[in-house]
Amino acid sequence: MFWNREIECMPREQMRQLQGQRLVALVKYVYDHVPFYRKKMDDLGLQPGDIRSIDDITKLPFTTKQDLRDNYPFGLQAAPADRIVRIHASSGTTGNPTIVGYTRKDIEVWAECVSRCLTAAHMDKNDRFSVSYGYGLFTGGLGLHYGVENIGAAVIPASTGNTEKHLKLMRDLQITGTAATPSYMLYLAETMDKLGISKDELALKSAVCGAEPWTEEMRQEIQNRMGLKMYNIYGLSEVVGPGVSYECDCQHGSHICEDHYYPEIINPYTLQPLPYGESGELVFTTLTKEGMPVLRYRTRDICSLIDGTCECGRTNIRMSNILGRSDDMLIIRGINVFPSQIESVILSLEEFEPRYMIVVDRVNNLDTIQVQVEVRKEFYSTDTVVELSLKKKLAGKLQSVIAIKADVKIMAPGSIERYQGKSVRVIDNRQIKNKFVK
Ligand code: DLL
Repeated sequence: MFWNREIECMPREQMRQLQGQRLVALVKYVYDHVPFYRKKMDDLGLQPGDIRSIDDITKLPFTTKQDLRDNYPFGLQAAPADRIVRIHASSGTTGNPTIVGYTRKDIEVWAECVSRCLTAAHMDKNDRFSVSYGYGLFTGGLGLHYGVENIGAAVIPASTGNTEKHLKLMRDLQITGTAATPSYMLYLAETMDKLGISKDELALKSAVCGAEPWTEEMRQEIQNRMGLKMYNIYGLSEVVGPGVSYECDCQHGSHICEDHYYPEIINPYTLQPLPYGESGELVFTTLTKEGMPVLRYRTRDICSLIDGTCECGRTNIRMSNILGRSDDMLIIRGINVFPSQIESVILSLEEFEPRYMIVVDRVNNLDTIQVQVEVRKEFYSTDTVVELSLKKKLAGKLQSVIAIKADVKIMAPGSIERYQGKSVRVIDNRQIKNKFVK
C-alpha cells in the first residue's frame, strides 16, 4: 500500500525539517546558477543566508508562466547542458512553449513520485498497466511510463489514438490498470459499447486519472461503466509532470509529494498565504529539482490544502480536487462560475450524457451563457415537448446552483466532439470580441 512508507508517513515536524534543509540548499543553488533568480532576490534585498527554515519561504519571490516564457528557452535552467538528459515542452497554444529540462536525478525522483501514486492505486509488479496519456512533449505518457517500470509492473505504452486496438489488448492481455485523462476514459467506455466489449471481459482494477479537472459525478459515471476504481493524479510540466500528488483509497484529497514539491495556497489578488482549508491559488516550490527548479511557481489552479493524518496513515499534506484554473473561471454578469460546477449539475441528472460545451458571449453588453449538452439515447426525442421539458429541468437546476439563467441547448447523442487528451469545454466568444475592440 505504501511505496515509500518512511516519507509518506513521516511525522510532520521531521518533514518540516527535511523541507527546510532542502529549501536552504535550493535557494543557494538557484542564486548561484540562475541569473533570473539572483536578480529577483537582489531586488528584494534577499541573500541566500536569509533563508534558514521552511518558514522563510514566504520571503522568496514568485515565479509565473510568463517568467518561463520571457526566459525561453533555457533562461531558467540551473544545471549545465551536459547534465540534462530529457526536455519536455508545454502544450501552450500561444507564444513560446515552456521548456523544462531534467537531469538523470530529476527523472529518478519523478519515477519515485509516480511509483507512490501507482502503489496507492494498488498496482505492483504483478500488474499489467497501459498508459493512455499521449507520449511526446506532453509529460503524461513518459511520466507514467517510468513510474510503471519503476514498480516492476509491465507497461503497455498504448498512448492515445488506436482506441479499438487498445481495448482489444486490454481484454486479451487482461490488463489490470490504466492511466488516462477522464475524457479519454469516457471515450474508452463509449468505444467498449460500440465494440460490444463488456466490463466483465476486462480485468481492469484501477485507473490513474488526471491532467484536467474532473468531478465526483464523472468518477461515478466512469467507474460504473468500466467496473474499476479511479484515482486522481495531479501534476504540471513546470513543476515535474504527473505525480506531484495522488489519491489513496480514502479519496479525501490528493497526497502531495511534499518532500520534493512544497505547496502553498495564496490569495491570487493580494499574494498573501492562506491557511489550510481555504481555497486559493496553489503554488509550488521544487525542493530537489536540479534541471529547472522553480521558486514559488504560481500554478493558477484553485484548490485548498488539507492537513492532518489521513485515515490511510499518510501524513503528507493533501490538496482538494482542483475547482478550476483561475484563468478558466468565467465571470458572467459579475458572478464567478467554474465549468466544474456546471459538470456536476449535468451529471446529477440521469437524462444527460457527461458531454457538454459551454458557450459564453456578450449580446447588447450583457453576458450570455449557453450550455450545450448531449441527451442519453433512451431519453432522446425530436418531439419539442420532450425537448422543452429537458431544457427546463436542466436550466432550473443550473440556476439554483450557479445563480445564473443559462440557455440550454439539447444535443443529439454523439454530436459533441470527443477528445482523447484534455477536453475543450468552454468557448468564450467575449475574449475574441475584446481582442478586436482593443
Ligand atoms: O497535465 C501533467 C499530468 C499528466 C498530470 C498526466 C496528470 C496526469 P500540463 O500539461 O502542464 O501537465 O498541465 C497542467 O493541468 O496546472 C492543472 O490545471 C491541470 N491538471 C493536471 N492534473 C490535474 C488533476 C499535466 N488531477 C495543468 N485535476 C495543471 C485537475 C489537473 N486538473
